[in-house]
Amino acid sequence: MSTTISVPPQLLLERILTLEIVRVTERAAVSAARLRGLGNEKAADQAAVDAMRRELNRIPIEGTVVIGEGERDEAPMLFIGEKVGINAGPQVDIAVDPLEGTTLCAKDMPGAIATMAMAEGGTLLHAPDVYMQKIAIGPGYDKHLIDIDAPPEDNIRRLAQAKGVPTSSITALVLDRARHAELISSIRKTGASVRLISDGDVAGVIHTADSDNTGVDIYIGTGGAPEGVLAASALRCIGGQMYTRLILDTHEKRNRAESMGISDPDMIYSIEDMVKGDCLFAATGVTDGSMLSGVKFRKDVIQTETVVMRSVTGTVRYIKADHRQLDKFHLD
Ligand code: VTB
Repeated sequence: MSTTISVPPQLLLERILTLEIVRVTERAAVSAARLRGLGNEKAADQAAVDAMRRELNRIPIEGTVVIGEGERDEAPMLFIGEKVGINAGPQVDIAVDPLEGTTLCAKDMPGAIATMAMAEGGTLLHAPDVYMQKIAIGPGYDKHLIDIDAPPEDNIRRLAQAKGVPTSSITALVLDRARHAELISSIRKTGASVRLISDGDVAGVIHTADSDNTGVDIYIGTGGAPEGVLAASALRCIGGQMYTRLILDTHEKRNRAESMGISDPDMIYSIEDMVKGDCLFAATGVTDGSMLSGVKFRKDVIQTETVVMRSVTGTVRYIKADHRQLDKFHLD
């Protein structure tokens, strides 16, 4: 006797899509990894974009890119507003960063990833490609423990107190940029340690959600807004707190934001403001990093490592894949 398992079609599809998006980031990562260390950021990015777009267009979705490679006039592919998928299936918003850390890839340095998020249609923040102020901590703390407008010292102290440790036990992750000089010195004044990264703040923010293993308790600083929405999608799946604000410091940027539906240029966004609905997040390592191993080109297989997360259940899967049809990876 056969049993029928009844799973709502939407849910079933979403479970299938979890694996579909893994394929998308895997392909982008492999294409970029072929150009690791060649010093050509543009070529590596383009390879990742091409592969990601190709794979996205094979998925049973009606997708709209809301975080992409740029506005329609400046990006020929995966531009904001581009429709992706086979035009059948659920309507979804797509955020992509086909090669997060182009410089890391071009210099074959740790931490380059291919990443994307998918959310229910109309639920992802349409952020222009501007800077974004960000602060993030992992799960398990009182809501609003951190405050994006408070001095960094206060945030470090509050976090240390909540963890029941001295401030000297706290590690903050910060992008190594001249604009962060004051921020870094304020954090260090508390005795906390600052871990600097040259690029890659999507992974940087995600590190806060697993502080026992990563040693990172808090992420603070200004990075790209698209990367902010991608990181928020991941935290929506695994928990944590993140507050952000777009830096709209010119008329042109404010107008651009307005045309994307942002009426309050000073708004502070929480994770739920940036990702209003259920979402999926995936990232595949391009170069070796602290979150993911990079692509390995062996004689007969190409190996990838991907993390994929689902907000509905909070499940996080690490998928190590051996790809054997090497010709496919070359040709399509
Ligand atoms: C960050 C980082 C990215 O851009 O968002 C950063 O995560 C912000 O821009 O990997 P600046 O480089 O101008 O500071 C990247 O470094 C590259 O997209």
